[in-house]
Amino acid sequence: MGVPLLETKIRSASKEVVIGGNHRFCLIGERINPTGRRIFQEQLRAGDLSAIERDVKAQVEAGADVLDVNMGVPLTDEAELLAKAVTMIQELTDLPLCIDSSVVEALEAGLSAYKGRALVNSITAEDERMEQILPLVKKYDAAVIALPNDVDEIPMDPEKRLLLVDKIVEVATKEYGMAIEDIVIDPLAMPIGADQETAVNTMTTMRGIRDKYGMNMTCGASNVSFGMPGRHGLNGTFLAMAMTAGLTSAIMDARTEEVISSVKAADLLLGHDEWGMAWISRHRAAQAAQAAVAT
Ligand code: THG
Repeated sequence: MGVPLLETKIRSASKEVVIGGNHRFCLIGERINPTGRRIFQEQLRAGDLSAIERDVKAQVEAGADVLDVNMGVPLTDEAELLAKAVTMIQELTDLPLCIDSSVVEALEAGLSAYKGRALVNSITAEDERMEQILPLVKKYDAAVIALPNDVDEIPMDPEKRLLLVDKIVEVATKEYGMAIEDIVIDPLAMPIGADQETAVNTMTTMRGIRDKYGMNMTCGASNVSFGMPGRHGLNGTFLAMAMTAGLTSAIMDARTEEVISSVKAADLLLGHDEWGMAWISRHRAAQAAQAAVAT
């Protein structure tokens, strides 16, 4: 039934995380990102990185497996900031990092500061992006997230997205010598409030990628609920549904119980939590925490 499911291995200096369809879902914490956070932006602009400490702690405690790090603040030296943040975060946690930037120089600075095997976020199917970023990914022995959009468009049609995935796989493996298991496809999750069919189309794309290549996938899960009320419930349900379509990780709100609970339930129901041991111990830990508050 289908092709074998691939494993993507990323590491910090001391810890390895395996992303794969035969493993439990990989939670990539989205929080270390100044987009839409005015105060955090001002602090970063002033060279104050202390807020990152709190974001690391909250996500680690909630059970994130990997932390996404984005330092995209207008009017700053993003390369310098990202390198500093990477160094600082690696002193705070042994979780592997996903280095997130649209600026090539920032990705390089982040990678050179990083100890381990990072996940680079991201390339697209555009020749220029691949040409700029894939040599860096190779040089630093990293894995990479790839988005199936090209210069002209982000196609909505799953068939078109799959053609762009074909192109990414072809070019990255044949021209740049990437291993296919080190490419993680982001099939592009978009707001359901803007397009009724977007989630179904994204999940159709996911099934196509899993069945043809067995590749790992990730997506920005919070995008789905943008502009809607009840975001956590929507995000969690989307994740559980997408997991049945082949999604193996997500850049997501890894601090909110309602979202994590959906993912952990889906892990159990998909047979990735032996005898429900993780599910049961999460439940017991929550009970114990409640009892501690009560006394
Ligand atoms: N794909 C890939 N990378 C990505 C995305 C993606 N990186 C960035 C983004 N999308 C995922 N990261 C975030 C980080 C924070 C928030 C959402 C996505 C977030 N947003 C609040 C909101 O949407 O309302 C605003 C900030 C706040 O007030 O907390 O938190 O799709 N490969």
